[in-house]
Amino acid sequence: MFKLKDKIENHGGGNGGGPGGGTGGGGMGSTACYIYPRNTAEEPVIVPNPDKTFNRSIYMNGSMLMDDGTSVSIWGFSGQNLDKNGQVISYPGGSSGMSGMGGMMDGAFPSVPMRITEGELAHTVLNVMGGGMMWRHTVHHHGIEPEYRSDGVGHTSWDVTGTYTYQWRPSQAGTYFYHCHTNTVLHAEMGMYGALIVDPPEGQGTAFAGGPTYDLEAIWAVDEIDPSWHKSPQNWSAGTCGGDAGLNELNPKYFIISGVDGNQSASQDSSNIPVNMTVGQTLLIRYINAGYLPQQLKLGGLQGSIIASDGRPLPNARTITTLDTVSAERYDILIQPTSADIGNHVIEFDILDWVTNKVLGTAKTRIIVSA
Ligand SMILES: [Cu+2]
Repeated sequence: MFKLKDKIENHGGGNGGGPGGGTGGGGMGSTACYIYPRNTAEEPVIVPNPDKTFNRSIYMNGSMLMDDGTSVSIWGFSGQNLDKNGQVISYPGGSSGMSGMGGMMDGAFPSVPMRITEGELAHTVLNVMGGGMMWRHTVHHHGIEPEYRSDGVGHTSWDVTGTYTYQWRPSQAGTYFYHCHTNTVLHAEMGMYGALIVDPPEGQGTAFAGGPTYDLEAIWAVDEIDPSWHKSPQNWSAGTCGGDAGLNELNPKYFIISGVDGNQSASQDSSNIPVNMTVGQTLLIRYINAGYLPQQLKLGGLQGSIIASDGRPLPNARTITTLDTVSAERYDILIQPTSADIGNHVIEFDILDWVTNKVLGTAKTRIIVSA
């Protein structure tokens, strides 16, 4: 057990911010509790010249336009991916579905994907500069399992101020994601996540070392949004001091796929979410349950083959037409349509109440198969 008192900080200089006495209210940069101070004495030795560098800064003034015309406040990471020579890597494809972003810099929702090859050394350089605000954030590379100082979990290392370099080397190709792990319940809901894809030595187009190949790729991060959590401005430390910030009640109204409203927009070709493919092609769906609630995927009459889960290949692929998932799970699903599948397939993600299994809403997109 850590000593709670050691972990309490008071940025505002106003009150003591004790665990029983704080309010959790106030503007950005005010009193925060349950925030874990950085320990520079423990920071890892950084090996120079990484194979990939992921520069990430923070935006907390983004927005997403829903199909009903409502604009919802979004936070996330922006930045660029660099190769070993420091050259910017442009990310092919529209996997992140960058819709409706009003964020500063190149803020996208979901955040800019990270992509790396198995065995490479990576640096994620997090720059937490909130225009003078005393924000704290981290980057947690979910499923990668680096040592604790690079794991980006606030309560097992620290929350970041200023600039911090996470160092990691993925050992297993597959589908991952990264997210903020400071005041996690709120920050993840606000949108602070993005895809993290690890390719095998064979490169893009092969699922894992010695594994199946694919022609097309869809990265679908499916999430539910309760707009009452997305206050603008929302306090980054809301709820940390014990006040009631409403984070114990999730009543989602919107059901989204990779930052696009799944009510209508995610089914429209303009969104980059639907897939157009031909018989003979192979599609790899990289499906991320990026919400808090259970989800059920329905493949709209297509058959899929699950080849990997949570960044690990399955011993044997499993054929599915539906799939039940829970929070933070990832599944790699191959779709290989035959001539009998020619047509328009509505892909549905039902989002379920975690107690009653009642369907709260459905995010929809399409796979269109032609001859
Ligand atoms: Cu954060």
